[in-house]
Amino acid sequence: MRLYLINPSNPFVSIVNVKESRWNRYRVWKPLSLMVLAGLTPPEWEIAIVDENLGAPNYEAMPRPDLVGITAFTAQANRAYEVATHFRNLGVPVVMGGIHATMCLDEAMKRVDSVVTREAEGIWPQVLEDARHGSLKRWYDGGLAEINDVPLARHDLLAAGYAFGAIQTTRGCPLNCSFCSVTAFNGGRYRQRPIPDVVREFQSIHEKHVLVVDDNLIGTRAEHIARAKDLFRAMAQANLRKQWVAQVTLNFADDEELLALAAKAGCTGVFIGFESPAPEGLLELGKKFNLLKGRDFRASVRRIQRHNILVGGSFIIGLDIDEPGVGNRIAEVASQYGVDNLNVLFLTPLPGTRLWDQMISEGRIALDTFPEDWKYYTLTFPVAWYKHLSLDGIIQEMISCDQNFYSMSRILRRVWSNLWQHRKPLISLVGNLSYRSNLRLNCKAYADFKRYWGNRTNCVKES
Ligand code: B12
Ligand code: SF4
Repeated sequence: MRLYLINPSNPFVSIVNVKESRWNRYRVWKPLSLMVLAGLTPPEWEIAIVDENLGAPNYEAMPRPDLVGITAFTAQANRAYEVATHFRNLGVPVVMGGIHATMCLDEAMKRVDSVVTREAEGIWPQVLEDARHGSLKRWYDGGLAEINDVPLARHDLLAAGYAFGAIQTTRGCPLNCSFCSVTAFNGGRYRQRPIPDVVREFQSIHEKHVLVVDDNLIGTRAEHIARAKDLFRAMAQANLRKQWVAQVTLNFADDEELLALAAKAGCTGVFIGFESPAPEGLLELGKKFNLLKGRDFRASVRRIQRHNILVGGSFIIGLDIDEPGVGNRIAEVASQYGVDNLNVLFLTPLPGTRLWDQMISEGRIALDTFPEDWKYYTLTFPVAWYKHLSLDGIIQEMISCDQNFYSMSRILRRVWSNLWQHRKPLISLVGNLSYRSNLRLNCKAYADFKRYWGNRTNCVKES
């Protein structure tokens, strides 16, 4: 039995863009969901993982599979359905799973043979068994997995060509920010994989650099932090010789022992969601965790950096409180916090989030011809109506923000400070130049986007 597990491309985020900027090589990551699915698949299945982000595959030239499994974030849904149509026309059954199919079940069910909602661990063997007997059901719900059932991902199945390996050590997030799908999808309970499994899986990753995909590697409560420390101790003891980056909340900076252990275990960088320069913005997004009294963001960033760990900061533009000038404000605040990289995204209503419900009820979703429009739900295009910012206005804010933060003078200042403090100046330089070199590409993408928007009859609200 031959199984293809496919990660559909999105032209806006695929490695094809590496031709336009070679720095983009560092921005294409492995489809871990499919590697986990492969880990759940019994040996009688011959598995190939196809990542379209590495380049368009020639499906005609490939042997006919018995079953196709497709994953998709919302931004990939459009292409996922094209791939599904191709294989269904050949008579090959197609199963789709992942976040988009879960949040848009009816849409997906119309376009594939079978949909698996939520986490796959509890249900995938059953799906395969049914497929083998030609009796696939239209819908399976995996629920939330027992964390001990998460298998070791099949790191051996993907070709070389990625700059980073990938691993997951926890699932779920209790914070439930309005714009984020994680609590809705993975639940509010923070579930931690057994430490020996994580260490063993780390050892099976061939890349030297690894992305820990956890939404928050350290968690928010004392017992989470204690487990993170134990994990880091075990990783250091196993002498993994890996350098890894992860997403964390700001409380990472509050515990010197945690920082020291993370660095010892190979942590070279963390991404932190600051989200908004204004406390009212954090309230609007439901990210009260960042509002802790007496929190000094600059001092927190410094404490992390003192352990030779780079800090990437993420912000969102387009909140109801955001007015003209917000782009420069974010760039200034991020520079003041002292982050090494800045990633700013447009506020985007993703299906299944509280923000989606709110914007639907207020009639504020501008690009709403689905599934075609999903391809713009990359968080790098403004797809909604924003309270104080027009389409041109919000795009201009984004451009001003990037031009300000990634001006050559600011980059040199940051890299010089890293050099002075012996803090990975080369990585910092590459990261900054990667973003800078994309500024021109972004402007082109915005121009194309505005043309697309202009041709849309339902976008008449914009004058
Ligand atoms: C790592 C990551 C990335 C990596 C992508 C790596 C990759 N190619 O997979 C990078 C940094 C590139 C990235 C980019 C983006 N991401 Co991202 N990302 C994540 C993150 C943090 C972890 C994903 C992961 O690997 N999870 C581990 C695996 C094991 O879990 P899983 O994917 O859910 O898979 C399980 C189930 O879903 C299911 N399943 C999945 N696929 C399938 C398929 C079949 C057939 C079956 C049966 C089951 C099944 O089984 C798996 C095991 O239980 C998630 C948050 C999260 N917790 O999931 C956000 C997340 C998926 N990203 C998100 C977003 C919005 C994006 C971007 C659009 C925007 C951005 N700038 O971040 C881009 C778009 C990328 C694209 N390809 O189009 C949103 C998606 C929401 C949505 N509705 O689409 C999430 C949920 C975060 C959030 N804040 O809401 N991302
Ligand atoms: S943005 Fe981060 S902290 Fe907020 S719900 Fe999502 S994963 Fe949790």
